[in-house]
Amino acid sequence: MNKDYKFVDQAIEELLPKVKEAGLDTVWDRFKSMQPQCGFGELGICCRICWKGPCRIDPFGNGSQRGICGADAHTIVARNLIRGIAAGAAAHSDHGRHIALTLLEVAEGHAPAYCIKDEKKLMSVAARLGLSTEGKNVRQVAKEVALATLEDFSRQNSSIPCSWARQTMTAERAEKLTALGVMPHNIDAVVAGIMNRTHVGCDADPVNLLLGGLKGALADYTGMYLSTELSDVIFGTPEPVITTANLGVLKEDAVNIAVHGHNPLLSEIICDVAGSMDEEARQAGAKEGINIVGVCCTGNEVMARRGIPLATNYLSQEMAVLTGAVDAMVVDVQCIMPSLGVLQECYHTQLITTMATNKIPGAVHVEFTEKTALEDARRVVELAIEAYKRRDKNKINIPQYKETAIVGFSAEAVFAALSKLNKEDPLKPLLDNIVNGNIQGVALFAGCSTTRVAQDHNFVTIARELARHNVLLLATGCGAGAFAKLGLMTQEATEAYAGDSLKAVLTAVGEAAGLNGPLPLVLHMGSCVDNTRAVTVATALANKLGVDLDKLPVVASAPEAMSEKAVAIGTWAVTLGIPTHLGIIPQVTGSSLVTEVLTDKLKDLVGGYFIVETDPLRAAGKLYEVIRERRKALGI
Ligand code: XCC
Repeated sequence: MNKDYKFVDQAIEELLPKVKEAGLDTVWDRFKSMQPQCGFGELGICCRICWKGPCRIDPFGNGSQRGICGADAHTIVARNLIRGIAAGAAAHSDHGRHIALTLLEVAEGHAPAYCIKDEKKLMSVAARLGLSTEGKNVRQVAKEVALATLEDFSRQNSSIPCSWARQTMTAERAEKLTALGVMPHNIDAVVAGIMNRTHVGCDADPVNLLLGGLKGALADYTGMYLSTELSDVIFGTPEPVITTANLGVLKEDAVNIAVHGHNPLLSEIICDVAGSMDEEARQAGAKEGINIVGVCCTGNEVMARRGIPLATNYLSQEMAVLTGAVDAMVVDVQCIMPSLGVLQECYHTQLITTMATNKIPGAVHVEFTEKTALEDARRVVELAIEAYKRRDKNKINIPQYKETAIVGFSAEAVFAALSKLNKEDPLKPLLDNIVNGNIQGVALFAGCSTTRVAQDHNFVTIARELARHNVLLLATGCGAGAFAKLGLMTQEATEAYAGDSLKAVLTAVGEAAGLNGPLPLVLHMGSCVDNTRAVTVATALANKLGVDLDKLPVVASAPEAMSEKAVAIGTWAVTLGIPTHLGIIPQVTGSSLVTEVLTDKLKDLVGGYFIVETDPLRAAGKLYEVIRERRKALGI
């Protein structure tokens, strides 16, 4: 077991010795045995694109400076990077496509488990896409919205940009990105284009490749945006709700079902049917019936919409199984460790895969389809109840750590809270407080957790430091999970860590919104795909101020980034004009050219750029510095 780590999350600290007793490995043990990691890979200068390779460039300049085909370090690094962006875009947008196709099925009456929960949002989405709603019923509008959305996956005319990209950014930004040739017209075509141009013997110009990467990142943005908005249409737009987070949300006397992954299509229905199967759980001996908890972003989805407690975030997902109290771990897509299939051999936990493209050795597969969603969800709950009967009481060890978390801050929820201060012009109070300096700026925390840093530590350290400087904090994905687990989504955290002027604003809005106290220190905006909620707020602010996004005192931070999806998100944030911090060294430093473009040259091109800083306190300082710089340029 790796004890070189200091865990901010005491639940993990408490469970780790049990892992050793059981003779099991965790992600931290495997990380340790992987040391030293491949230096060529870390620098991004290993090329495995064709089978003449693998090739690697000597970073010290003594050995090979070109691969067998002649590609140099800059080409290799750029190709590797943009392939990662394409993978991230494919992941998010396939999720989005699934939601859009489900909306179409709902509209056509083929998905009985689903309905349109938020008609108001449907109408606003239709208006945004330029669709007329007059004289049409909800189903007709839903069908037109679904079909218009699917066009963003199929349009062949490359001079027409994706609607979900064009309609969701400032006009100035859209023009700039169109002029640069990086606006996507068709998400799938852009992803395929990246795979094509990075094939052996194709694009070798690193700058041209990187521009292709920006386009890929905007395809990712498009897929994420439509995914969030259409999920709200089907499942409801999040509103503030009080819940709890960390492993202490598991209950010894309940059938615990953990929903894990990203796509809410099945987990929502599991939540729907669980109530009606509670009695079966009690008959099996579970005095408290069924307890659904979340992991990773499926967890964030049901947490934000339904107040379902969050058990943990990405890196500590194994810990949930190691409590011995999770009866079923139900997974859909992305960020699911294959090690779960191994761990369940030592515990009674039933790992259940549900998507045809995401199977894991050792798991039971319950194939989910929209048409059979209700039966699939019931089957999952039945399997959990059966597993509960096999529980070994001696192996149960639930660390008693859980924190209150006020979550569910969709853009609509933020505007609604602000409207309590100014009904006619809800944005005005936020803008006024930014202009007068009570709020210095806004920071969005996104991205994963990784073995490369002590889990959750960077998130918490940077957030507290920025809050002290009166920066408004937003979070999604596993960053949001970290803050929820560690008590930063509470009113107490606002009292403890917010600077005086920020605290006054959060208190005024929170009290006006009926929270009997301030808003939480960090606003939970949802899962990874929901990063676009923050863009909705930022774009509204930019439009109101009459400037583009690259002028706003808005920054982003992915201090523990890990996945290809995070690479794509970071890149579109930068492309939209938002300076974005990375707390780990990205695998690009084997090319001075690529590194310089990402951290410097992009600033002239799009206004955003990457800030790489592994020390969290210094990172907070740099982010605050950017905010001050932008305020100064705006004359505020
Ligand atoms: Fe995965 Fe969304 Fe990263 Fe967490 S944050 S490790 S991508 S679950 Ni998006």
